[in-house]
Amino acid sequence: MKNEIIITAPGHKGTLERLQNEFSAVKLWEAPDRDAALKSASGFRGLAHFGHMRVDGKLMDALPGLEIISNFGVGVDQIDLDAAKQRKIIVTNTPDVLNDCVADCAMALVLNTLRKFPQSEAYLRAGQWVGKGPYPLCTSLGGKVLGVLGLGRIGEAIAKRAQAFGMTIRYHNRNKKNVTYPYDKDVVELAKNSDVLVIVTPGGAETAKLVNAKVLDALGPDGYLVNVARGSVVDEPVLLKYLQEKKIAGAGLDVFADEPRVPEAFFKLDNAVLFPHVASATVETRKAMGDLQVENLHLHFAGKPVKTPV
Ligand code: NAP
Ligand code: 8YV
Repeated sequence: MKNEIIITAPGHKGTLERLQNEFSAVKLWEAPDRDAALKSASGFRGLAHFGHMRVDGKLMDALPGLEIISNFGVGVDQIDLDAAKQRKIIVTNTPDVLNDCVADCAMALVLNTLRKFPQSEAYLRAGQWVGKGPYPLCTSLGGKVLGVLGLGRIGEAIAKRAQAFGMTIRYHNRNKKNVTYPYDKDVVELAKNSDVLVIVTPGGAETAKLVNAKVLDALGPDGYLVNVARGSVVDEPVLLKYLQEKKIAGAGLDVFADEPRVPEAFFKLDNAVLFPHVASATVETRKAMGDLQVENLHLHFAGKPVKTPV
């Protein structure tokens, strides 16, 4: 008999197919009556989670048999980890397999934000090259300081890439690491010392609005912000105002506070490059994430330790 799981939301196609083939699955988002679906799954031991929906204590209580929440993605800010711990529910995520892709995306944002490649291409496509002449000069990466806020698995992959572009690295974490990069004691100090500040911390309550007006003031009118972490880490209305008033030079953003809704005022900015949360969005990486999500469920049901507990 197949092990029973509940799937919270639609997600990566290949992974959904695997989950439905390899387990007996209830798809919560398709249930005409959500409460009845949860009741029918009350004895289920596994839950596979995709996306932004909150997995809170209330949902966990509706599934009293729950032993494991297997998340698709490394960020688990949408899961109430304290509630899971209280109920002795294991939470797993999909770290490491996406480091390279997310770091590539961060570098694309650094490149595009400083060099304005999307804006210069739009200039050409709009036929302005002929009439207005060459596109205005922008800023080089080489010789600039890249400050990494959150030098973890992905942050280290970004630092490695940025060095190959001739940038120098500094960082801030809560804990100093055994690395050769200079450490800044707080985020304001890091912003002050950086030309480009890249955010790669987890989201959630502890980092909410960590990048605020004080940090952006420290970054200054020649500084750039790149965010591949979570929109919640930035005070978004303040960032918008700083971009509109050119109090920072520019921003490259893969993540937003209320995805997929992005305040329209961002669309009008010439000094921002905006991606729709695509950092891990390649065929290879999304498959690897899904395989890990599925593997954690199988390991748990086989009575073995999961591969990537949070
Ligand atoms: P990780 O290895 O755990 O690294 C996170 C780093 O942030 C750690 O070095 C941690 O160091 C630091 N940190 C945590 N809280 C902090 C705080 N309050 N102030 C300063 N530094 C703090 O995680 P990862 O695998 O690199 O992933 C990082 C995040 O990227 C994920 O949680 C996710 O939200 C985001 N992400 C986004 C995408 C995307 O598609 N855009 C894809 C993957 C991941 P200390 O513990 O010493 O502070
Ligand atoms: C995904 C992510 O876009 O891993 C994360 O934390 O943000 C991304 O890899 C997301 O998890 C898929 O919805």
